[in-house]
Amino acid sequence: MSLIRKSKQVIKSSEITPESVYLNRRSVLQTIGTLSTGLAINLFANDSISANENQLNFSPNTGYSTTEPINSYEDITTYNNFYEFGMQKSDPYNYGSQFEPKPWSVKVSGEANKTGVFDLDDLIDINALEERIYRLRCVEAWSMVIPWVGIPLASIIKKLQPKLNAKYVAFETVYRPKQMPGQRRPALDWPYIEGLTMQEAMHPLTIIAVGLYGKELLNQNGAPMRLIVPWKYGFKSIKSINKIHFQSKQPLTSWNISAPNEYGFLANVNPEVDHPRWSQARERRIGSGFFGTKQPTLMFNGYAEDVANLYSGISLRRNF
Ligand SMILES: Nc1nc2c(c(=O)[nH]1)N[C@H]1C(S)=C(S)[C@@H](COP(=O)(O)O)O[C@H]1N2
Ligand SMILES: [Mo]
Repeated sequence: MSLIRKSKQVIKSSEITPESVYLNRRSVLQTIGTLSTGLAINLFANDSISANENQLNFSPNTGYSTTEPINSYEDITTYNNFYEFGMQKSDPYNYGSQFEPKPWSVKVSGEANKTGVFDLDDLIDINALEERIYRLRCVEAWSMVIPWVGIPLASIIKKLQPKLNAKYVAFETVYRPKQMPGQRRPALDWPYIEGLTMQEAMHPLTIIAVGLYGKELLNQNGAPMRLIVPWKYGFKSIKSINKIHFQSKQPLTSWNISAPNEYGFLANVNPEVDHPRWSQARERRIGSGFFGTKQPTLMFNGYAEDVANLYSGISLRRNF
């Protein structure tokens, strides 16, 4: 599994890859994962698609991936929630291009031994990237299946050596109203903030994504680094993070500040607890063809086996 990432050759996928082509490429990758690195290089040297610098080396993590059909690159990069660029689903695609995600640094503060300002590369080992195909379930009752490229958040947190009283991790999105037109309007209390319990942050399903479809994240998806917590509603997965803070108290979160009766801190996907204004029992899979077709939403977005134990003894109705 760790063979491919050592290769200097990049893994290629065209700009807008049809799912079938992408999945074929994936099965090739899984096969060569068991062969030698040298062979992998040769295979890709023969690939007709030329290398782009925004393509990433990664190893597929099949153990943590769903086998459901993945959404198209076009769906994933044109239908977004990123209020910093506007409130319409097409706004992040249309108005995200002024944002400059390079170079990037992250300020780490609070209850940890290693604090200060870190370059992206200091926090994220680019040679350890994994691909994980996760469902993303938005609180607005739509969903997508996305092949993320990233690393476990736990690997970053371990580097930062949180102290024993660090019970929570708080995250902040960059504040750049000149590059983010949505931040020039009071849609939310900027900057966007989110948080997790330390247990949730250290959970092996929780990742920091730097790419998708094998390529670096585009601005609309939260370049250059964003959180992914697949068993929670999408709004927990904060984008373009430039601050991480370890603390003993539960962090404030943007959507909870904005509408506390609608969006809680935990925000676990739960088909049995409706949003005050709509049902959470079903979801519309983006790109599923016939408009309005809905499928049942799964408890913890289908990750119950892995995460239900984090919440034993807690009322998920009261702690929504
Ligand atoms: N900073 C920031 N992060 C954010 C948001 C946002 O508006 N601002 N929207 C959230 C919501 S509601 C969802 S559903 C996901 C959408 O991620 P995607 O556009 O990459 O699919 O991002 C989350 N992260
Ligand atoms: Mo969302």
